[in-house]
Amino acid sequence: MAAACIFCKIIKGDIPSMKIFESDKTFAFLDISPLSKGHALVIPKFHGAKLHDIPDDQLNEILPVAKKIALAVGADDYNILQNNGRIAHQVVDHVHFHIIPKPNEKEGLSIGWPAE
Ligand code: IU
Repeated sequence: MAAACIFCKIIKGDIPSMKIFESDKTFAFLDISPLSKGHALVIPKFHGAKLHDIPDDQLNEILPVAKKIALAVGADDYNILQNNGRIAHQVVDHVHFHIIPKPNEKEGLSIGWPAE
């Protein structure tokens, strides 16, 4: 846990979130500013800014949980996205995996990557 980290505060419950899943090492919640309906974030409870800062054993639930969320929201088409560093569009310095459903291609939803 990092005292100043907003996602650590969400994990602790000091900041409210729309929680989807929690285990001893993994937490998932709805993104506060969704790019599409059901946009969720899955995070390790272990605090680290970038993927390579997180021990392997703290990451092994992430993709199974992401898969469950995608199935639960009925997203047949979706992006799993994980940004590391400012140049790679990371804003929050606690590792997080986006699950971004693409319910309807015609809506033109875009995450702005990798088009740039
Ligand atoms: P990024 O990969 O670091 O660029 O994404 C950060 C995401 O965290 C972004 O989609 C925000 O909407 C989201 N988020 C949130 O869900 N709750 C918060 O309190 C904050 C950011 I700050």
